[in-house]
Amino acid sequence: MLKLYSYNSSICAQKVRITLAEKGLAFDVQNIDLFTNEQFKPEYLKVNPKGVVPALDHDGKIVIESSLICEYIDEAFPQPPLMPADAFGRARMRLWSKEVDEHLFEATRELSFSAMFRERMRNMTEEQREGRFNNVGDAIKRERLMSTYERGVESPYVYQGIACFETAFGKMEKELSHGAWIVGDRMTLADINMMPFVARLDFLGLLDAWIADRPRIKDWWARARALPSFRAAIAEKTSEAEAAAMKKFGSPLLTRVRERREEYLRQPRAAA
Ligand SMILES: N[C@@H](CCC(=O)N[C@@H](CS)C(=O)NCC(=O)O)C(=O)O
Repeated sequence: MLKLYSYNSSICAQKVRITLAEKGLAFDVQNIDLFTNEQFKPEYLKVNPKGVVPALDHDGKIVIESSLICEYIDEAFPQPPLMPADAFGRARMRLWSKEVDEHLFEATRELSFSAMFRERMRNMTEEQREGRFNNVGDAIKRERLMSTYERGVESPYVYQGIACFETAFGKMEKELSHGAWIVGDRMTLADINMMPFVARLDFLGLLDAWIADRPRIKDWWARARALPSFRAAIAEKTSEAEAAAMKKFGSPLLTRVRERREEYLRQPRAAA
């Protein structure tokens, strides 16, 4: 039996839900409400001591970390394969998991936070807000969130996030010159890893800041969005009200995000 500890709008859980849908696997869902701090409850910390979603329970075996969960699912349920058949292809695919885990996850968290969650936190009482920050066990993560809460899109962490997406999209546009998908000619976990992040930027009305001048990514995005697995895992799980709220709070930031991207592009850089 498969059980996913999840939260609908969690980008990391969305990766896993696309993977499960591609495999055609049935699974139970336990919703962990990140806004009422269910992730920090002792019973959930026994499942995932990091206090984050997702976590997968497969017949009592718990797997955490979304990139590892996706690989686990592909190994445990091999059909259809979502990893390249050769070792070199798998190494290239894993570069994208690292890109997401090391850079784009935080970049997306900061961008989303500066647009939407910041607004939600503004509506909290001082006590609730303090409680929310104090619950963030990791001091660096707390500092990033507090900076984004206070300065929004002007936070240096948001600027860093804009730069991370610029770098990643630059690489992706190049990779897509070889075929329809990021690694090789089949869709792999590299594509699935990227989908929720691109979807979030699109929901926020910010995606154009990076892809307006990247035609291959635009085509990739049209293909990805049309997948039944994408629709089941993300599009159909996002209510009209949620989509409208993301657009409402995100799109006013587009001009400033574009300016900050331009600022980044003007910085002298070593040749790639
Ligand atoms: N590296 C982890 C990150 C998981 C993560 O931070 N999940 C977010 C939702 S996308 C979460 O649960 N946040 C709750 C919190 O930070 O309190 C993974 O890929 O599974």
